[in-house]
Amino acid sequence: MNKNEIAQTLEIIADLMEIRGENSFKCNAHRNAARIIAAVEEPLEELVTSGRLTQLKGIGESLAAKIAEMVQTGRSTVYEELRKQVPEGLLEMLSLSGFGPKKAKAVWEQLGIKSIGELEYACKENRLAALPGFGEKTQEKILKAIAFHNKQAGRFLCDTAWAIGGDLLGRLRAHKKVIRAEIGGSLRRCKETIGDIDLLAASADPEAVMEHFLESPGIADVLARGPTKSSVRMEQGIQVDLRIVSDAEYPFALNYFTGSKEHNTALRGRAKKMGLKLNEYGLFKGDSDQSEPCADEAAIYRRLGLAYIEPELREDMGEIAAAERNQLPRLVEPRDIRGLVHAHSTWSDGKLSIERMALAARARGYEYIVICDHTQSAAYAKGLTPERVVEQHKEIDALNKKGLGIRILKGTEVDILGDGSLDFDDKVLGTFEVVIASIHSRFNLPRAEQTRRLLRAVEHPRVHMIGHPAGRLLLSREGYDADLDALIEAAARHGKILEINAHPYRLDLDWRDCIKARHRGVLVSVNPDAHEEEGLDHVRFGVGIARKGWYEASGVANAAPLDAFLKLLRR
Ligand code: DGT
Ligand code: CA
Ligand code: CA
Ligand code: ZN
Repeated sequence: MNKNEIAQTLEIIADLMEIRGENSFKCNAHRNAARIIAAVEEPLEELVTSGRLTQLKGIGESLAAKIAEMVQTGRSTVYEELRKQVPEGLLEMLSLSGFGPKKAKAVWEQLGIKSIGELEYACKENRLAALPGFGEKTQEKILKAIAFHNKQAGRFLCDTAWAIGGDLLGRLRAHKKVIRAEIGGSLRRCKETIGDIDLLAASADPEAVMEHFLESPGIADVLARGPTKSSVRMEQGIQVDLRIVSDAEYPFALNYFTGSKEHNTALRGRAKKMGLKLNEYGLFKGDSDQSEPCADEAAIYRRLGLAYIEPELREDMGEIAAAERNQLPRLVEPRDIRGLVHAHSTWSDGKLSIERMALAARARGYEYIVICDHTQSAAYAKGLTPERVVEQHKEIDALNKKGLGIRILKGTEVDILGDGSLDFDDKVLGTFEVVIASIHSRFNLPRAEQTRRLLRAVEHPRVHMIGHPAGRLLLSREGYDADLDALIEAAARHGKILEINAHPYRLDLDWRDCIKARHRGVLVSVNPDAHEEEGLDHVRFGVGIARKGWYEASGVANAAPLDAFLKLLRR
């Protein structure tokens, strides 16, 4: 077990103990140990063999023994025992937002509920409303959390899907019998979460290609296999479908399997009006069973009287009408991005120094980087006090003077407090070149109040940008309840920028809201919100969302070179 797995196991042990009714001191000691282990720099093996685990503050003899067992055997007896005592479904319940071990214990003991399904049923029967510590409001919240859980079940974040899909695609393309191959489906359309990965290949020898594919590393299960069509489940749990077609059929199949279903339906309807039949096998005139030839997808769109529609736009959001009038946007591309906005450093909760973040950004070809650490209210993230800000700015000045081949801008991710005021006063805020304001607390305010809070922040003269405007965490937490249309409106009125947070867990602003924001002429900034070097590469996911939001480079603030970017901030 690596240290993250050990930390995770300790967390689960704490949850299970709490469900079993162990005293909270003991449970918290395990949670605390999980944090300590996750943060340890030295290899755990060395700490164990030299008997120095107990020198870590918060790790006593008994915890050390549990950790040592995991390090040395890859197993945990305590964990296995607890798992036997607590039904599987109770652990699953903990993934519901706002539902912790205390609640799990209560519904299990008092109502005999052992699964999310039973919990949902009990809520609908109004049985939780009467339970001490619950009430009608809580019951409603639980129902909402269950609905969210069900909708997201079996979906995956895009970084996982890209990593797996990219490897498999590379392997397919490397096979000499493959003429061309592509990723299709929601992944090609850059959706924020992915159900399954759809791969398509053209070959005259499908059997050979299929055999090669089914030997790909990382396949856990072959769910269905055939000469031209197979489905597998990867070790990470995600399903992959591969279809192999002839080269003549390939453009039609690629178009069909890229979707979306809604786009396909609209396109087929258009073909029909032109006396044509469009499906995954071809484009047929009248009653002919011979497809008209189309060399690629662009040729299909052309035949239908349309400009080429990029996959990200194929959501039936007006793209066909725009293609007909040749008024599709020229979508922003990853290489258009000139600067990285919103990177954290060791000054708050980042893993690298400002210098190392800047050098990592330079190595990726960027012209500027905006360091935006957390502010004092975000104590959990080592938020900066005004005094520390002064120190940090000295460091940035020194680095810029030394010259790293990239300009470092002084930014902040200032907390929006509960009432919509900011965590720093105007004088401190005035010392930053870029001010991003974000909500990190009090997610449960009523809609009107939450909206007012956001509007106050966007109207603040010192604020340039709102960070992760919806506050959602994909697959785990819905955004706070706020009127984002009103936020977009206010951003338009005050010339403020909205962040597209490119972290695969966020992808926030949502692309549907991006479409609205672009319509209102609001600028976005595609920000990595990076806490380590690899985080900088998330920008490409954010660009995918900007593209889904119909944005051109001119609408993306950080696609501007440094001087122009600084001017955009002062709009
Ligand atoms: P996902 O996998 O849930 O993230 O979303 P998709 O869009 O990848 O959906 P998937 O994998 O079920 O199907 C891939 C594509 O195949 C889909 O985007 C459009 C096409 N397709 C699937 N079923 C239908 C259908 O019933 N009608 C039409 N017109 N197209 C379909
Ligand atoms: Ca799919
Ligand atoms: Ca599929
Ligand atoms: Zn943030």
